[in-house]
Amino acid sequence: MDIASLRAQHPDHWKKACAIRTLTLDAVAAANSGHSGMPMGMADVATVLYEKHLNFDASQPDWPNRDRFILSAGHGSMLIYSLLHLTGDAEFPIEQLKNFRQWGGKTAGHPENFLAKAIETTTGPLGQGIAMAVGFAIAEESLRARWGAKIIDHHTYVIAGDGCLMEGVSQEAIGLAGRHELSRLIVMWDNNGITIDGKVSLSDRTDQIARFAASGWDTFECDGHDPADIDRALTEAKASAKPAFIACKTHIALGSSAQDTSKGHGALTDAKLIADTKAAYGWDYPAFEIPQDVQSAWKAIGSRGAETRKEWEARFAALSDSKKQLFQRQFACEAPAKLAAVIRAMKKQAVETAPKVATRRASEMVLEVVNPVMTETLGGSADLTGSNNTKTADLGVFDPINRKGRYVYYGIREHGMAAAMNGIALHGGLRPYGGTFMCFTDYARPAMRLSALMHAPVVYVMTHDSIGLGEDGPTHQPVEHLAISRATPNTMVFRPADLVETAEAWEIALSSKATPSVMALSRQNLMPVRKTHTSKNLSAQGAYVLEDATAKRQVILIATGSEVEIAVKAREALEAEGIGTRVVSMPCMELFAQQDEAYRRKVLPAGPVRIGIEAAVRLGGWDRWLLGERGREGKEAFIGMTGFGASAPAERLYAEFGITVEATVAKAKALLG
Ligand SMILES: Cc1ncc(C[n+]2csc(CCOP(=O)(O)OP(=O)(O)O)c2C)c(N)n1
Ligand SMILES: [Mg+2]
Repeated sequence: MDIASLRAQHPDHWKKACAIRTLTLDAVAAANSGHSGMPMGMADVATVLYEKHLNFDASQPDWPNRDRFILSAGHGSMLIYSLLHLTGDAEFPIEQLKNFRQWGGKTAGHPENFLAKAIETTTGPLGQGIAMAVGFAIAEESLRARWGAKIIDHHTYVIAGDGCLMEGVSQEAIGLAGRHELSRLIVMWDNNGITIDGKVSLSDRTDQIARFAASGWDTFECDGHDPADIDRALTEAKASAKPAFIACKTHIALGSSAQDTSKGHGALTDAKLIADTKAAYGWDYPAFEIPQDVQSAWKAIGSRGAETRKEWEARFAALSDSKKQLFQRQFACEAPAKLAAVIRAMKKQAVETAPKVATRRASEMVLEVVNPVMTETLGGSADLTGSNNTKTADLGVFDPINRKGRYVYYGIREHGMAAAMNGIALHGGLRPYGGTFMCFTDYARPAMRLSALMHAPVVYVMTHDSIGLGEDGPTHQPVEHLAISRATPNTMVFRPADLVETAEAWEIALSSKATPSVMALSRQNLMPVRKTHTSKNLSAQGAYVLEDATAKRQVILIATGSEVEIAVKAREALEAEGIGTRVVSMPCMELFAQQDEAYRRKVLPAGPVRIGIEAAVRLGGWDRWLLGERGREGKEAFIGMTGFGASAPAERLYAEFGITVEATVAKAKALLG
């Protein structure tokens, strides 16, 4: 349909949609940067979605049973900012749009979930939004089963572009959603045939409809500019018993001279182009000005869900006090009081029984006691359940017949799993954790980075955390992965040494409201290193004195995880020779860095020589504790990896790569001179 007939046939709709288009043009012009074409092309779809389908209340954008809207094509951020402004979201007055992409604003270049209540997820890295949406839909199914449809019953809508569908992670997401029959998930594809380099056909000829259908989705098509057709497609999609995909045929940068070209993708800032486009729209108002009738129409859309929200509140109020408290605690991401108690009991028992177990097994032992008292956990693994030790007895499996199951078989989809876990965490009400091999952090990395940026407290259970995994060889042996995880802001990287530290790490991770955790866990059995019970969570300080020097302190050995055992044995040998040696266990560098200077100095006093021991590359943050913080050049050493590992039994590898008690003792003596 051309613009003239659209205007003539749907004049009210046309004006509402043009409000989005012109706000986009004005904001992008003001910022002199941004992406105009996508909001201009998808304005009709978004208008129909907000007007007729999306269950939301602009006055309370974060009520728990709202429909979730995810703009996977995050570069089109002006679409969501326009919608929020027009519907009357208090966080988006017109000044925010005038300050698009400026310091301190809520209208960042790409939508950021931590800047505004109504923005469900950060998007911008293409493909992440659609993959997170699968997590939102899993969360909705799981919570609806637990709480009943009176409390949780909503859809998750996604707008995805060609880019989102080309990114590999979308395939992982589509497969997962299809298998789990996530019928409340509706993806609207901005089928404009254009990306930055030109036509989609330059690089792709995928039949998207066939692709989604092949993974178990219902598929629909519509003219993405005809409101009646869009409404029909959305209505049909909602009725589907499968996840639904709607191919919306659109024109990028509709109505401008850049329409249907890659020029339309980016910032349309040319004054004449903007004036001509507005003329074509029949829009005769100054920049950022919306006529009163259009404003009122949009405000009515913004408040149309208020009744529904109030009805929900009444239903919620009718729940028993204990149920209400549970719901509120879980949605506030607060750990139950019982968590500390079960962790303490586990630690005490660990010291008494001193089991020699791998920390991946220790992690399972912890989850066995945590999962029953923390029913909001939703575990999973990317096809390594038996290796990651992520599934405990009581969980049950999440699938279309058992939505109450608390374990997700994510399949061999590390990236999709991580993104889905982000969605689950951001939905609220559940705490996702999921496992793979530490080495495949790489496969999950883009979503792990987003967990950190978005303040999503996801727990990554990364087992087989070093050459200690042995025979599988260097493809599977992480050496640089601790470094990249530690380099990521707002991420806690735990490398516990035994069952006690593993329990402490889980307690911290599951008490965190806004920081993801990476659990680096060993495949191989480890000697318990915590010999006495203390109810205090020592790992919460990041590092602590595990064993102190008896003679005059000359050496400090700092180690993490599986290498703490080496440090303890090296200390024994050095002490036997009269060389006073302290062992510092450092399960979490980030938390140690957060301690005050007095504590850090107490643990790492200046003077003694220092040796760091970790079966990974030194780049993983070691210089700060060895050279810095009053360490001294020439009086420090690092025992770890300098290259890739190899395939052999673990003990042989440790010997060959020189990560041994003997090497530590020799190094200490050499440094002492
Ligand atoms: C992972 C990732 N790679 C690259 C980019 C840069 N980028 C932003 S938009 C875009 C093109 C997207 O095409 P499409 O989804 O069709 O958007 P449209 O041009 O139709 O608005 C690219 C390559 C990105 N944001 N994320
Ligand atoms: Mg496109």
